[in-house]
Amino acid sequence: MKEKQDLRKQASVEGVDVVLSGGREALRGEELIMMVGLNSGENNFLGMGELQVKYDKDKLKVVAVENGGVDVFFGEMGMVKEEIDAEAGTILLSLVAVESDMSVFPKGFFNVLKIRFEAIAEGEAKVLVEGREDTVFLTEGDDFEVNNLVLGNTNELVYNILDEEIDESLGLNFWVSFSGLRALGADCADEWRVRATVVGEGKTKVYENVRLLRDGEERVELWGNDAPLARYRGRIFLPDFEVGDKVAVFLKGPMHIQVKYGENNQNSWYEKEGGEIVLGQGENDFVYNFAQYPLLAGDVTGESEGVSDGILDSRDFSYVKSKVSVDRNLLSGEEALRGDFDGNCTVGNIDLAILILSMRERQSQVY
Ligand SMILES: [Ca+2]
Ligand SMILES: [Ca+2]
Repeated sequence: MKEKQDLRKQASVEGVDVVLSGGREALRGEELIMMVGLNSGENNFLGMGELQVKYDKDKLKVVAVENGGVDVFFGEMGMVKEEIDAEAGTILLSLVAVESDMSVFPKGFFNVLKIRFEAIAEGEAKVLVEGREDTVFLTEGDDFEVNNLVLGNTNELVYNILDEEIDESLGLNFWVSFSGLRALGADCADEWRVRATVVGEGKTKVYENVRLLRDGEERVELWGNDAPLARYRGRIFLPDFEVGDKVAVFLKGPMHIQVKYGENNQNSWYEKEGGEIVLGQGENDFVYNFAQYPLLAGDVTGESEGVSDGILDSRDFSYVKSKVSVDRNLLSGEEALRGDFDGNCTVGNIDLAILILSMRERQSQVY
C-alpha cells in the first residue's frame, strides 16, 4: 500500500508509472486478481500505451484480462489487445482509443486493467512490468501537444502460494457470507478474514485471522434481495476442544459486527443461549453452513478513526457517508476499501445502503 502511494507522489511528466496491486498470500487453486494502475501525471491525458507484464509461469496461469475501470479503451472507439505467451510467462498489453474529445481520456492515477490469475503451484510467484525499449505511452497534455512518454517507476508484486493445509486435528469447517457482498463484481474482498470466538463446555476461546477461501455462491433470501452472495469457506482449528463438544460460534468480519451462530443452516439472529454445534462430525469433514445469515456489514469506525469498535452506530454511518462523496481516484489501498462492503473496490451509495440495512436488522433484534 505504501509503495503505491509513494509512486503516486513521484509522478512526473518524464514517464508513466505502472502500479501493480493485489499481491498476497493465497492457496493453490485460488483465483487471484491483479490491478494494473497507471499514473500519467497531473496534466497528461493517456490515449495509448503498451507494456509487457512478466509473471511466474510455473506458479500462475492467466485466466482473463479485463477492464480495470477506464471505459474509453473498452468502448466503441477503444481497443485492448493482450498477447499471452504462456511459455515465456509474458502478457503484452496494448491500449488504444480514438476520440476527439480529449476529456474522456484518463489522467493522473487510474486502474486500467484487471488481470485474473489462477494459483497453480506452491511457492513465491512474482509479477512485474518488464522494461522494454519500445514501451511508449502516447499522451496529450493540457496544451494539446502530443507527448511520447516512456515507462516510469514500476513495482514488483509477490503472491505467496500455499498448499491447502491438511490437518487431522479437531476443527470446525464452515461457510459464511457477508451482507451486500454479491457473488458478481466482488473483487476487493478476497483478503477478508474473520475472528472466531468459540463458546461451550465452560470454555471461551478466541481464534484470530481465520482464513477464508472463496467457495461458490449462496442465495440468501433476506431483506427482499435475493441476488446470490459470495460464499466463503473457513476452518477453525480447535486445539482447546474435544470431539462431541457442543458449542456456539461468534464470527466477526473486518468491517462487520459480531454474529452468533448456534446451529447449521441458521437463517436469522440466534436468540437462544448456548449452541447446538457438535464438534468432530462427519470424521471432522462436515461443513456447517452459516452463509444463510450473512455477517452484518457496517462497523468501520469507533472512537478512534477507522478502527472498528464492535458497535454499529451513527459514527459508522457518518464515516461511510463522508467517503462516498470523495473522488474515487484519490483513494487507494486500505483507505479506499474501508467502507467498501460490496467489495467493488470503491465506497459508494450501495455501501451506505448496506450499512443502513445492517442497522435495521440489528435494531430489530433483542438479546
Ligand atoms: Ca462502530
Ligand atoms: Ca463498494
